Amino acid sequence: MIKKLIASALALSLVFGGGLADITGSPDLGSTLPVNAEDSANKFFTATQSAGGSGSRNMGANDYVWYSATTVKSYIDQNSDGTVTRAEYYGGSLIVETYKADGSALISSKTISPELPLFGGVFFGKDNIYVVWGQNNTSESDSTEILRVSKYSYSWEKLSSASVCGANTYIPFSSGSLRMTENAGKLYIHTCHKMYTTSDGLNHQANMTFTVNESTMAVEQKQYAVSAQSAGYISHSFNQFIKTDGTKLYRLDHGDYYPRCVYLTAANVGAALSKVTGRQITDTFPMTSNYNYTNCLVGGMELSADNVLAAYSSIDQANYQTSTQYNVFLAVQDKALSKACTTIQITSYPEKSGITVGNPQLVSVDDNTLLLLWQETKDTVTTVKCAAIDGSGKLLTDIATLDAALSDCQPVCFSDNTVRWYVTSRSNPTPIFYSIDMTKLLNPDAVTPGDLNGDGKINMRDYVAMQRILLDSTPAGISEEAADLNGDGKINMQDYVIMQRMLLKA
Ligand SMILES: [Ca+2]
Ligand SMILES: [Ca+2]
Repeated sequence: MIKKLIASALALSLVFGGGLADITGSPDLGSTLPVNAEDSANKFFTATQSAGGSGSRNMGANDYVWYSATTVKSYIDQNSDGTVTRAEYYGGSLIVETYKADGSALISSKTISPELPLFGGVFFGKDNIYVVWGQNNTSESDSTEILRVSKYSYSWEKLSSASVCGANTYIPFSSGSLRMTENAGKLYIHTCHKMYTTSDGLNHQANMTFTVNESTMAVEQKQYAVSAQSAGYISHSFNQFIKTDGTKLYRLDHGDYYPRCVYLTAANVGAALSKVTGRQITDTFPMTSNYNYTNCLVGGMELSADNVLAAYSSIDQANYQTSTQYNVFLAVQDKALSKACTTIQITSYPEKSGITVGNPQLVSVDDNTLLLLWQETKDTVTTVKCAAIDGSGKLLTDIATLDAALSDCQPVCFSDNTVRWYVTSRSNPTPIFYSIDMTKLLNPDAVTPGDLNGDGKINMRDYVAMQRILLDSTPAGISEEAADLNGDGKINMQDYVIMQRMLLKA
C-alpha cells in the first residue's frame, strides 16, 4: 500500500521539476545553488561567497595596526524581510548593499556621500539608522563642526542631523574608535579626539561621549572636559566601547596612561556622564620603551544578565620585556562594579608557539549566552576559533576551529539565533558571509524537522532520504526524528506530503 502511494508521489515530484538525479543542482528547486563551503565537522557553520557586491579589504581590520584602534568601517544588519544589509565605508564613501538572507547574492546597492571628510560609524537603531561624520579643526575654532550625527530611515532616506562644534577637538576619532548604543530614545556615542594644543605645544588624545535625543536630534549631553579617570576621562584612550541595559551606561576604554589599563565605567542612565563608578578590568600594564604600546588589544564588550564581559588579547604582561605570545582573555565584572574583576584565560599558547592570536570578538546572543571568536594564523593558514560562553564567562562548548576569518565587522546575532559577519580580502574582495547557528552549536545533536541528513539545509537530499525511509529502510546518518514532520511519532505519507510542501515553498 505504502509503495503504491510513494509511486504516485514520485510522479507528483515531477511537477516541481529538477528530478531526483540532480540533487545538488536543484536543491532549492530551480534557484541557483550558492557556493557554500560545507563544514562537516562543524554543522553549525556556513561560509557563503556572495555573487556581486563591492570589493574591499576588511579582513583582520579588528586588530590594532600599531597601538590604537581605528573607527569601525564594516557593519551588518538584518532587515525585517530577512535580507541582510552590509554597510561599509570604503574608498571615500559609505556603501550600502542588500543581500539575500544567506548572503549568496546582491539584491540592491546604493552609495551614501560623506557629509564631512572623516567617517565615524554606523548604528542600526530600533527605529532609525545613525551615521556619524567628523572633520578636523586644526584652527581650533569653537564654531567648527567636528562631529555630525545623521539620522536615516530604514530605506536610507535622510531625516535630520545633530552637530557638535568645537568641543576642544583638534582631530575627532584620532587614535581610537567610535561605538554607539541606544536606550529609550537616546543615542549614546563613545569616541575619542586629539584636543586643542596645550601649553606643552602638543595635541593630547582622550575619550569623549555624547548623548543625542533621537526624536529632536538635540545633543543633550557632552563629556569631553579634561578631567580624571574618576569622572570617566581616559588619557590616552586607544579604543572605545559602549553598552547599556537601560539602567546603567557602561563605557570601556583602552587607556595607556591615565590609567594604563583597560578601564570600565558605569553611569546611571540619565545622570551626568561624568558621574561614574570605575574599575580596572586588567592589571596596570608595565611601562614599555614606547609607552603608547601596551601589548594588549581590546576586541569586545557585551552585557549579560549579571555581568559586563570584555574580550581582549595580551602578551604575558608579567614578563613584558621578553613575552611576544598573545593569548585570549575574558574579563568578567559584576554590573554594579562592586566586586573584583574575574580574569579568565581562554588560550594558553606558550612563547614562540608559532601561532598568531588576533583580537577577539564578543557577541551577545541572549541574556546569558555569548559567542567568543578570535582569529589564529599558523604557517600562513588562518582559522577562526569560537566557543559559546555563559553570562559569567564559563565555556558552554568546546573551542571549534572554522575555515574562516574575522574583520572589523562586529558579528551580530540575527532573529534566527544565528550569528553573522562578513569578510573581504585581497584574494576575495567581495564579501564572504559567515554564519554560526547558535542553536546547533549549543545542541549539536538536536534535529531540525525536515533536515533528515543534518547538513543544515532542507533540500532534495532530504526528500530522497524521506523516500528511502518510506520505501525501504532508514539509510545511515539519516534522522527519523527529523522525518516525523507532523510529530505524531510515525513516518508516513502525511510527513511525505508536508515535506513536498516545504520544498515547494523554499
Ligand atoms: Ca538536509
Ligand atoms: Ca509523522
